[in-house]
Amino acid sequence: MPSTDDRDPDQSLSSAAVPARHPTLTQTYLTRAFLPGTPPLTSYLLRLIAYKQTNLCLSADVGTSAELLAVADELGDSICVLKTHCDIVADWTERTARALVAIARRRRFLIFEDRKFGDIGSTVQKQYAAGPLRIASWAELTNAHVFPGPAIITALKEAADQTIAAYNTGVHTEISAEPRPDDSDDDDEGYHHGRRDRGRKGGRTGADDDDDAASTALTEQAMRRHDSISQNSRDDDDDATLPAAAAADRAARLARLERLGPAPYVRGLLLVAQMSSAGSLCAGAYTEACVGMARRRRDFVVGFIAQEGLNAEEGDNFVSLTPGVGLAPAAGGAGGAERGGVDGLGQLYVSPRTAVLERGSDVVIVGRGILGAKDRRAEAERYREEAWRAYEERVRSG
Ligand code: 5BU
Repeated sequence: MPSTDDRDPDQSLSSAAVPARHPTLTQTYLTRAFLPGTPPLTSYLLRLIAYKQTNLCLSADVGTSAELLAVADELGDSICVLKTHCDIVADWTERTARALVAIARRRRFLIFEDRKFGDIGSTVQKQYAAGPLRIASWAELTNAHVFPGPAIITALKEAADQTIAAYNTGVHTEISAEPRPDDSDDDDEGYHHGRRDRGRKGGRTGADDDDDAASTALTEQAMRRHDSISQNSRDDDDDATLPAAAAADRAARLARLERLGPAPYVRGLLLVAQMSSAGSLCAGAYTEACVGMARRRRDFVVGFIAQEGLNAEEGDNFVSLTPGVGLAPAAGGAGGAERGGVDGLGQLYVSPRTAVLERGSDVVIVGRGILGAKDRRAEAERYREEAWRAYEERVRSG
């Protein structure tokens, strides 16, 4: 089990013991969060994963805003990242984005718009920051193909910087969870619990977390208490059945999660290094070139969409997120769509165990496996537990 300390003592779990394997394969998420050079958003994500004990990303592929917000709220406690395809949400508006951001802050997960940019720099800048979707204003993470060449990364970074700069200089065209002064609509009441985190754009450290505890304004503390009511009420129920040590461990993690606060207002990119679909051309030399591009932009590239861990060189600490993950339906038929290994349209599935333990991926992305289940919450927990166990086993193997 990973330690619950901010800097856990397993730094010694290194490649020295397993020279053929990259150290990040057997380091805990928490250790990796504090490795030198880790960008703020990567560090935040890794700490979020550690404190929530979830390396599950929900692929929220639903057709309406109401469904999206409902599933985000229902499953938010079980996930570290919620992945969207905002262009399949029939009634997507800025209100959808704003409400989703508020849920993400309340339930604590990052939002990842699976846009898969793939055009010249000038065009992707507009697609990312402007147009009807304004992805840069509400999604901490998005992704890009690298077939157009490395300028796509530079261009997206520039657009992200402009979005952040506009926010920090007070030109508030960004989508914030905070209701506008004139936002008196009450039909989405319940989603406006987020709080603005102005000026917190740099990296955070364990020391920052401690400072935060002292410097947090009273109003913000009140907001946090309010924010955490739903989560803690569930935890209290669970704690009643836990042995004392496990309950204390959980309480410590939740306290750290509280102190971690909302995500820093920065943006990160995932590069599509491999795809889960049969016959994908993103393989071999293409994947290697993609990793090379990531290494040249460590300030912006958080990691990869890939079928395996791709850290290979000293200093690599990229996060691999893997789609095409499925479990056989649970006994009793609780499972969703049949995960027989394919979906009939080219998608290929592996288990969370294969993705995380055998292939070294860090986060599993699951859509229909959870969304198609009768009891989505139970199914999300089943995926979370499987993926988490696989991670623990991988760390122990060091
Ligand atoms: P599924 O329902 O778990 O099969 O959904 C997988 C999601 O991940 C879906 O939104 C895809 O668009 C997304 N995806 C993928 O399946 N494979 C890939 O290689 C990439 C994205 Br990149």
